[in-house]
Amino acid sequence: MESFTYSLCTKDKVPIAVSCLCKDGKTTECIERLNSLKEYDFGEYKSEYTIDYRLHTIIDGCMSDIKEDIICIGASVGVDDAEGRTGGIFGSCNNGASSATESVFFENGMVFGVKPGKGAFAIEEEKEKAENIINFFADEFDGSYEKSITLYNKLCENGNIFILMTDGSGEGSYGIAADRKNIVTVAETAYKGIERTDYKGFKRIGIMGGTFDPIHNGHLIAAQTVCDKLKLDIVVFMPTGNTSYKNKKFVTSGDMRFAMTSIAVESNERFSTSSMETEFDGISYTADTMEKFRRFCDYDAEIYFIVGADVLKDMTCWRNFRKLISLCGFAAVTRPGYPSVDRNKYTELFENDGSEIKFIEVPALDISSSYIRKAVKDGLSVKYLLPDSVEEYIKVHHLYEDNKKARNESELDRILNLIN
Ligand code: DND
Repeated sequence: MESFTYSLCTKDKVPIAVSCLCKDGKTTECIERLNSLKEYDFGEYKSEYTIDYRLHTIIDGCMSDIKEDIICIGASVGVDDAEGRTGGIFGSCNNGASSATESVFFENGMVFGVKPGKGAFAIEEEKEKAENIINFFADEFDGSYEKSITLYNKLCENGNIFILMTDGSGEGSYGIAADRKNIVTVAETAYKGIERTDYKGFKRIGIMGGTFDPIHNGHLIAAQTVCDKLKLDIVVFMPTGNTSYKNKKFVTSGDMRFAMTSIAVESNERFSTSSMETEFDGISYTADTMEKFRRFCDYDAEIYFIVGADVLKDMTCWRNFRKLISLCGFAAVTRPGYPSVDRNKYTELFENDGSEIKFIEVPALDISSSYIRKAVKDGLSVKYLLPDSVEEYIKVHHLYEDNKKARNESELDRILNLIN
C-alpha cells in the first residue's frame, strides 16, 4: 500500500486537494486519472451538500476504471461563491463516499474515522495500537484548526501509512489533504486557478524565466527594475519545467516552485506567473516556450526575455538559440558577484540576427537560490533575502532541510495560519 497527496484546479478554476491510499505501484496511474479533472467544469454550487456530491461524482468518474486499486481517497474542495465555500469527501471508490455517516471503524487492518463536514482519516494500524487516535477522534475532534493539528500529529507519531483530509468550513477554506510526506491545502492550490493564460492587450511583456528554487528578492528586484526601465505592461515569471541542464532529482517539484513564485508576486499587479513549463511533461526549452507563449499574445506585442548577465555566456548554447532570438528581445540585468560582460559583442550578436538586447543596471543584491538552500539546511536565517510568505512556505513544506522530520504542532499551526 502507498499514499500520495495531489492538488489541481478544474477547468473552471475550482481548487481540489486530494489524499489517497492505493495499492503498491499504482500512484502514477492514480495521478494520471486525477489529472483528467483539469478538463472538468466543477460548476457553480451553492450548498455544502451539493459540493460534496459533485466532488464525489467527478472523482468517482475519473477513477472508475481503477477503482480496485484505490483503498481510500479523501478530497477537499473550495468553491468561491457557495455559502460554505468548502466541501469534502472520503471513502473508497468501490462503495461510494463513506463521509456521510459519523463513525470510527476497523476494516482489513485499517482504522477509519469519519466526521461529516469536519474531516476523516485512514491509517494502517492495529486497532489496539491506534487507541489514542480513535479516542481523540471520537471524543474531541471537531474539525477546528487546533484539533486538526492534534490529529495530524497523532497520525504522524503512530508511524504507519495514513491519509487525512479536513473539510474546512465558513470563510477561510482551509481544507487540507495530507499524508505523512506532504500536506496540500485548498488555499494554496487556488494559485493554479488564478493564473493568467491570455496576454492579449499587453503590448510590452517581460518574461522572467528561472528555476526559482526558491524565488528571492534578487529575482524580484531585477524584474521590477526591468519593468520600470523598459516600461513593460506586465512581467510573467516562468518557473522552469523539466530541463536538460538540471537533474530533476535535485530540483524542488514544479508545483512547489510555481506556488512559491505565485505567492511571491501576488501583491504586485504588474507581475504574474505562468505554469506553461511546469505543467509540460516533456523537456522544456526556452525557444519552444517562447514560441508557444507568443500564441497567447497580440501579434505586435514586444516581448523581452529577462536574464541575469551571467547567463549570457551560455545562452548561445541554448537549444535553437537563433530561433529563440527571432522570437523576442532580451533584457540582461547586472548581477553582483559575476564579471561584467562585453556588451558590444552581445549587442552585435543579437542585432545581426534582427533581435535586440538591452543591458539594465539593477540595484546590487548578492542573493542566490543556492545560498538560501544552504542556509536553510544549516539552520541559518533567510529573513530579508526573500518574501516572508515564501520563507513561510519553505518552513511549512520542509524544503531544503537535511532530514525531513515529522511535522510538529507549531509547523502545522503555521499552515493553518497561512491559509486563513
Ligand atoms: P536558471 O536556472 O539560471 O534560473 O534559468 C534561467 C533561464 O534560462 C530559464 O528560463 C531556463 O529555462 C533558461 N535556460 C537555461 C539553459 C538552457 C535553456 C534555457 C535552453 O532552452 O536550452 P535561476 O532561478 O537561477 O535564476 C533566474 C534568473 O534570475 C537568471 O536569469 C539569473 O541570472 C537571474 N538572477 C539574478 N539577477 C539579478 N540579481 C540576482 C539574481 N539571481 C538570479 N541576485
